[in-house]
Amino acid sequence: MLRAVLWDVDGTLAETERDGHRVAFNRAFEAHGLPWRWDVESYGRLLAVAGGFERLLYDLEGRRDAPASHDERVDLARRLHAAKNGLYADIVDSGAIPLRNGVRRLIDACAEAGILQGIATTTTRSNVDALLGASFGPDWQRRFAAVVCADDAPCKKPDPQAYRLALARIAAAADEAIALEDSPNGVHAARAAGLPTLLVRSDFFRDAASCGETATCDDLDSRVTWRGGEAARVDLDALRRIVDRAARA
Ligand code: XBP
Ligand code: MG
Repeated sequence: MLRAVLWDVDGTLAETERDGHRVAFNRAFEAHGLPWRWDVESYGRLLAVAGGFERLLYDLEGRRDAPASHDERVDLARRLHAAKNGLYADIVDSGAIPLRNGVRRLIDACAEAGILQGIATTTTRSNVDALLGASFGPDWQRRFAAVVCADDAPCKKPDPQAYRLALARIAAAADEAIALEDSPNGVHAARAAGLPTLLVRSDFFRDAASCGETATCDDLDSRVTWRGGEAARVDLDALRRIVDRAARA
């Protein structure tokens, strides 16, 4: 029986990566007098590395014009990442990153039905604050029984740490919850925590191979399918049916 919904943030609640994090990284490079810029295609490839800091460090490792020593690269990545998060908040505050289709509807429906909700993300807490504050106002946290970010769960997806912690804080078992995810790393993390998973494909992962998700859709307002079932859009009834199906599998 469905008791809890766990939300991923980047790509699931909103398309934050292309026009949010990527642009903010490029502005941070510029502000530090660095010539580096990530175009959409190369950023899409870099998204295989979860975590903005880890993504940046990975990129620096391959650059001839990056600092030579590991410690210096880590130090530069830390400074650039902190600057990026500030610039990301500015972009989000300007209203440039709306929630994806159906997100507000489903969050409201869960709240009305008494379904517990949690956040399980590898992004930094300040980014979640910026995004959800811009969309729901300063008391956005009231909607969520648990908010687990990179600050709480430093092992990034596909590690299941964020999901395990969110389940523990909500006090729900994995088989009475469902994870909403947009990426293969996210689906792997949720699955490793034992959760049924709805893959809500995001722009950068539109064509990604299926990775063990229980159900899939293009967005929450469009058709959702799972083994032995489908629904015209993702609503509570569809989530309940997906979780019941996973329990019988
Ligand atoms: C997505 C991520 C994050 C963001 C950037 O997290 O991997 O790293 O790209 O945020 P999720 P940070 O899909 O789990 O929400 O720079 O704060 O890491
Ligand atoms: Mg995501």
